[in-house]
Amino acid sequence: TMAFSEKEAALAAAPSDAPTVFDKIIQKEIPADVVFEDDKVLAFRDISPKAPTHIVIIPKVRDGLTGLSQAEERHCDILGYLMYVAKLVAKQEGLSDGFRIVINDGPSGCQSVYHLHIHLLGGRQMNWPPG
Ligand code: IU
Repeated sequence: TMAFSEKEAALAAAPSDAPTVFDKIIQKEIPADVVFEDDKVLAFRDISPKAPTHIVIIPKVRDGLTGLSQAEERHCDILGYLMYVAKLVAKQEGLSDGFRIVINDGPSGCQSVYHLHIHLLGGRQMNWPPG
């Protein structure tokens, strides 16, 4: 079985199909510092940044994508587009020396919001392996 630190247990959430805070951000019911938006995706600054630049990139329509582990073939277009937007935003943010993208999946991946999202992190030296 997987051993969690207290911090990891506090960060992770049980997988769920329930609406998430990201729906409210998409609907502009709660404010977010949006850095990129079009008809398909939204990118906003993470409320609890783990690097000088930390942006969350999400599909506006979840369509079953609570996490990457739920991906089906129909999701390939949006998954590819999210990756492309990550690159566009990295450029927009001036991360010319490199950056990190992360997708946390499930409790062991420390996922806390069950609406698929890509983290874009930059502005400092990243470490390997990640925690
Ligand atoms: P995770 O990979 O599911 O842990 O990522 C969710 C992220 O969403 C996490 O980094 C949070 O800080 C971030 N976030 C946010 O930006 N705004 C919010 O209102 C909430 C979480 I709740």
